[in-house]
Amino acid sequence: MEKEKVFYERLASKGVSRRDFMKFCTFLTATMGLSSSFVPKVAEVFAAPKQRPPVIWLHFGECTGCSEALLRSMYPWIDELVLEILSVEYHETIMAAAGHQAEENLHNAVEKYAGQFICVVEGSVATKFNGGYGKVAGKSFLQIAQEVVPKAAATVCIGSCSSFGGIPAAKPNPGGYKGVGEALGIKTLNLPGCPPNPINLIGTIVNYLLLGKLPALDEKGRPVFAYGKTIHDTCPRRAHFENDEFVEEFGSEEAALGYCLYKMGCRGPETYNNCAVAKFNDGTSWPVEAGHPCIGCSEPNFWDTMTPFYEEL
Ligand code: FSX
Ligand code: SF4
Ligand code: F3S
Repeated sequence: MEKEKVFYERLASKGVSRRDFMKFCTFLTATMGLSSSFVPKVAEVFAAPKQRPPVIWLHFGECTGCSEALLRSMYPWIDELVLEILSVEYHETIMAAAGHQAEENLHNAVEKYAGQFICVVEGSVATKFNGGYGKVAGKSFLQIAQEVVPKAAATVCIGSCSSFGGIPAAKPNPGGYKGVGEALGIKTLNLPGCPPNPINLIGTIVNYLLLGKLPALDEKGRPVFAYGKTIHDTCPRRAHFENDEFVEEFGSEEAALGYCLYKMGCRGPETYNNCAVAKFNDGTSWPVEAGHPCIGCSEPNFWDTMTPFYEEL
């Protein structure tokens, strides 16, 4: 109880009311596909964490948009909450250490928490030329992945790059970039999207802390709670699709009326993701709501299979 009291006082000092926090927990619980009876338990994971699993966060070939999506969430307290329920031992973007000290931190954390840590990977792995297309501290991404990933209790690939190769793996892909699972020949939990929605990472972690296991996955390693339906299945413009009401030019009257973007190249019908429901920036909007077709950023082999954009499927 004392822990919870301190927690709510701390939130209040940041201008976040208990009500705001419960609203977030209700949204998160629904996103995770759990019934509303779980809301108090989800709140407890944050307010009185029983354990803080160690996390080692690796960066390979990518743009860091995945970390940015989490760290720049509109309400700064959400990323703080996540960082508090985890014990982040190594994260190149946010850690204070640099150079040899950073390398030492990584090495020590891998040894100390072998078999216990969650490895979060951002970015894809260069596999050609002995991994020569991407190195940190003289070691190739491939070497680092081979050393760290097998020692993790679970590996979570955040973003399309680590999940499936993403933009670094787009043609002609001279470095032979691949997703982590494919590069190492292992199964990973994948949270694709370029960038992915941070709520799906939070949902995955809370699921792990609350139920002691990772969420149910589909055959591509994606949590079913987030990737079980297509964009098209949940799109608010769907009625216009069914009624043959399409936008054929940006800036047109049809665009202003919010008609379907299929003829502008929308890839919603073949893209599995929960953007329409979870939205971005804490529920502000998402591509189709903003008037832009879905470009299929979370599908395997995005970008090659989804380009040329703006052309009908
Ligand atoms: Fe990839 Fe993430 Fe796209 Fe960027 O790090 S999924 S390029 S948003 O940042 O890996
Ligand atoms: Fe489907 Fe895209 Fe049209 Fe939405 S905008 S209904 S996802 S085709
Ligand atoms: Fe990506 Fe399409 Fe969602 S482009 S962000 S999967 S709407």
